[in-house]
Amino acid sequence: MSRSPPALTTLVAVSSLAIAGCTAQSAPTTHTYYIAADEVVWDYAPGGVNQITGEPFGEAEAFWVESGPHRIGKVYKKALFREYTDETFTTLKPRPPEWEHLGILGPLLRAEVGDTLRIVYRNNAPFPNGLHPHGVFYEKDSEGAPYADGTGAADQADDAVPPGGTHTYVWPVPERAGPGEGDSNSVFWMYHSHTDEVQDVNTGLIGPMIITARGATGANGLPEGVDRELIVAFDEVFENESYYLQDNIQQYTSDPDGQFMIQDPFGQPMVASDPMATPDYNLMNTLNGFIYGNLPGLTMRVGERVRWYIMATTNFEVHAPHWHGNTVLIRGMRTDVATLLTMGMLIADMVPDNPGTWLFHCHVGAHLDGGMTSVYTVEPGV
Ligand SMILES: [Cu+2]
Repeated sequence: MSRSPPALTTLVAVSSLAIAGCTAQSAPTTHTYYIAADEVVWDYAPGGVNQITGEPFGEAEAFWVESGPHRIGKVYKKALFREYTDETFTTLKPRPPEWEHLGILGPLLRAEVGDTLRIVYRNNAPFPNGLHPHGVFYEKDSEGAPYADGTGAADQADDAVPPGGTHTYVWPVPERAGPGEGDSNSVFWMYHSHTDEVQDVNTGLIGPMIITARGATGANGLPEGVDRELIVAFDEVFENESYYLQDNIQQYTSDPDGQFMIQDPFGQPMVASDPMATPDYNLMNTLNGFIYGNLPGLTMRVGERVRWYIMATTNFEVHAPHWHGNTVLIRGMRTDVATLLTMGMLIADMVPDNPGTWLFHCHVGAHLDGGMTSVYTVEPGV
């Protein structure tokens, strides 16, 4: 077992005492993940009905779910981050039931302050992409973003992993990636491809990361004092910015040659796939890639200490996550509506006292119309 540098040992001990309460500490760990960008056919509403109303999709939802001569519908080809068991990338690592709700998001990365995340990355998609993390430490060979930073080739291999290529990203987790004063004992970050950020993320390449204070992981593997974790991305997906727009038009519209050009929000020509198109066309208003109540698995029990990790993605995102039936604490303040902007990340702690099936949705009207709605279920206590 390698010995920690003295400075790190001191740092993590202070961190644990100050923020998390002191428990027995294990040695810093390197967590290795095998993640690939894979082509996947994604269904935004696999239940096939509006699960909020309990009714079949009708006129109100047709704009977002029905395919047609110039309309793609609810099924799209995408590229998603998926976790494998080892460096051969032959066996997908099963997603545990408690994380079924992650949906379109990549695998959850988890570490404590003082640990290191090591990601062996394979690009199985037909366009260059990579991994860029928020919060954790990276040197130039693990930043995953191409720009004129004065570095040489050895530090640029991470910027754009070519189709079929691999790269290993190494991200130490220093104190400043963990909880600050006033934080809870875990911090929510994300990672995503940043080779062509807008196109990559709208194609589907984004995932979550949780960093826990040193020594603050409980026996259940979650941060101490937490019984249930949930991660929900208020994820606008602008499919007109996906690498697969043309593939999807060809595959899922019945008159693919009927497409025409409109202007995007910046006045630039853009391919439209519907004669009634607006610039918002193909903007899917999702929770973890699901619309109209199709997000599964938001479950808990009365009295559990539930930590919600909430994030947004890369478009013009203004969200108002709203929980019916129970309340949350966000940065020590009691509320039932959060405020979330583009690429925002926040934590909401809930101790549900009200059993039942409750709405959890975005309160922005246009997002509600587009299906940014789900339910969460509180079972009676144990
Ligand atoms: Cu919203």
